[in-house]
Amino acid sequence: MSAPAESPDTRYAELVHDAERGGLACRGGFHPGPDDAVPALPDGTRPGTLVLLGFVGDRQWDVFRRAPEAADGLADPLDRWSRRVIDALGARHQGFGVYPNEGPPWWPFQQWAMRAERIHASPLGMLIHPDYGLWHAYRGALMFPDRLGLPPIESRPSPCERCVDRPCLRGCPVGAFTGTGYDVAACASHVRSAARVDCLEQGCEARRRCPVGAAYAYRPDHAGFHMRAFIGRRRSAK
Ligand code: B12
Ligand code: SF4
Ligand code: SF4
Repeated sequence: MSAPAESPDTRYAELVHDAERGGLACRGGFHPGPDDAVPALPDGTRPGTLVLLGFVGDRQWDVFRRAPEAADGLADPLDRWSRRVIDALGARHQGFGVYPNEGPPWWPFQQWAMRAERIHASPLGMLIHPDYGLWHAYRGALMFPDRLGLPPIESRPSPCERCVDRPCLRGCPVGAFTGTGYDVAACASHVRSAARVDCLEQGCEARRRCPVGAAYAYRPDHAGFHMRAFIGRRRSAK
């Protein structure tokens, strides 16, 4: 039987609504093919639809901060919160959760993101969104057995194409970004060092130099949470 028409259906609209209520933004979706490296469903079949869920700016962060996981003092509060919220959303909408930090090997969330909405690679390796800039992330995805009608993907060029100066590439005090790679060891040692105050408390300086989506830049408590997680330090979500 041929696939149904590709217009957003009420199931997708309801998912967007319930995700927002739970504290997550729907980040688009796609109908996976054999090259998308999407996991099989519990019955062994390939999902008909994968929908990404995540954060854009600080809006969803504020919901997480009020959640019990943010204050229980246990490890990985944001991952545990994400799993709880997304699994509940899956139970309600007959979907199955898959998570970015399940690995290695990691599920290719960035590759999926570029299939799900108009989003582009940036010289920092992070994906850039025409509105949110570098200030967004993925908390998980839901896989559905059938094909949901999805919103059309708008055609929008990468902001990096018009960015002649590329201030992001000059922002890192230890030159961790070369435009083709990311020196994780140099970055981590700087963030752990005594001279790291800006990156640790305010977030990655290179990321903050990008002018796109500046209104969505993470507040220090949000950015600092991720930086502490990156260098493996126990943290609270205050
Ligand atoms: C391992 C990992 C790390 C490692 C190593 C990262 C590295 N660059 O080597 C560490 C712990 C250091 C790390 C740090 C951070 N990470 Co990280 N990380 C991951 C993770 C779990 C797996 C990445 C991976 O290897 N995928 C496997 C490959 C096969 O997947 P893929 O989608 O096909 O890979 C594509 C990308 O990797 C991309 N790519 C990779 N490197 C580069 C470099 C350039 C120049 C370009 C253009 C593209 C590019 O091209 C691939 C093909 O499409 C992902 C989550 C996930 N599951 O994807 C998050 C993820 C990539 N990280 C993310 C973030 C935000 C960060 C941090 C900024 C966190 C922070 N402190 O705030 C830092 C800085 C990272 C940086 N500047 O690159 C976000 C990126 C969101 C976005 N906007 O794109 C992700 C998607 C997690 C999430 N929950 O949203 N990370
Ligand atoms: S500063 Fe320019 S090149 Fe760098 S990520 Fe932002 S738009 Fe792209
Ligand atoms: S966090 Fe700081 S040291 Fe690490 S890449 Fe960003 S600017 Fe460089």
